[in-house]
Amino acid sequence: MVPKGPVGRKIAMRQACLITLEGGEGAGKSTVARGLQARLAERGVLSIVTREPGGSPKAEAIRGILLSGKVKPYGPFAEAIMFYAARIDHIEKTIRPALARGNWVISDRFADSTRAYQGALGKVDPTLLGSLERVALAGFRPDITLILDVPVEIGLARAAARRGSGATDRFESEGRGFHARLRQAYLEIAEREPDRCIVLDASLPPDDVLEMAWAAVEMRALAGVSNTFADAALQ
Ligand code: Z5A
Repeated sequence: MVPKGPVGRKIAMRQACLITLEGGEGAGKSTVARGLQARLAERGVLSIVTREPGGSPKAEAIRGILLSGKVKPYGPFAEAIMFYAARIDHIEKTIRPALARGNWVISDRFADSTRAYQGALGKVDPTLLGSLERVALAGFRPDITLILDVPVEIGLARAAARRGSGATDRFESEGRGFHARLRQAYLEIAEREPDRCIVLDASLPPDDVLEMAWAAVEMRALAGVSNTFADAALQ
């Protein structure tokens, strides 16, 4: 059955999609994830919001270890392996089952984070990291990746305001230069894969960012049903 949208338009959704949100510290990924889930729900589409590292009980346990900084002394490749150990469990226990049920999945971070943090920033050999990605993901990839791009100062200020007097984690404690290079790394990922990645100006107010994110999801994820939209507009 075709669900009806809030304004009574018939909305046809294609099969369940994996949407990933990427970007630096305080870019607003979690905020957009919740907003997209609400927009999908308004259209009768069930979705789950999940995150990396984490998203399944075993992956959440690994998250605790990674963010504590205990793996840092072993170097960025060891960290990448740990992020992938968590990701494999997250995919198998959470993402694939949700997609199989027909639920959309919105993940706050995914493999691009490893490319950016451990690859571009940690300087893990791209060939090595590419091999790890190919073996672990075996072709599994997000349908859409929204890269929330925000100037470093804004992102760090948001994160600091939210943190208050709480302690920084392993990655939050990196300096300004780290976060500037990270921003550049994400823009380069988007440039290399324009069919999957969409860069959004995340320095705008939350409602505007969500509007752009939703427009991107409609445009990309619903591309296959554009005729249905055209038909609906005429009804
Ligand atoms: N990591 C890695 O190295 N390798 C990997 O493979 C993976 C991850 C998967 C996970 O951190 C860390 O792991 C991450 C990378 C590394 N390190 N860092 N840094 P995390 O999950 O704890 O944190 P995060 O992913 O960086 O997210 P975040 O800091 O929680 O930020 P966010 O989700 O992007 O933002 P938010 O929570 O939606 O918003 C932050 C605040 O800003 C909050 O008070 C909002 O109300 C506010 N906000 C949000 N949007 C706006 C707008 N548009 N305007 C104004 N204020 C806003």
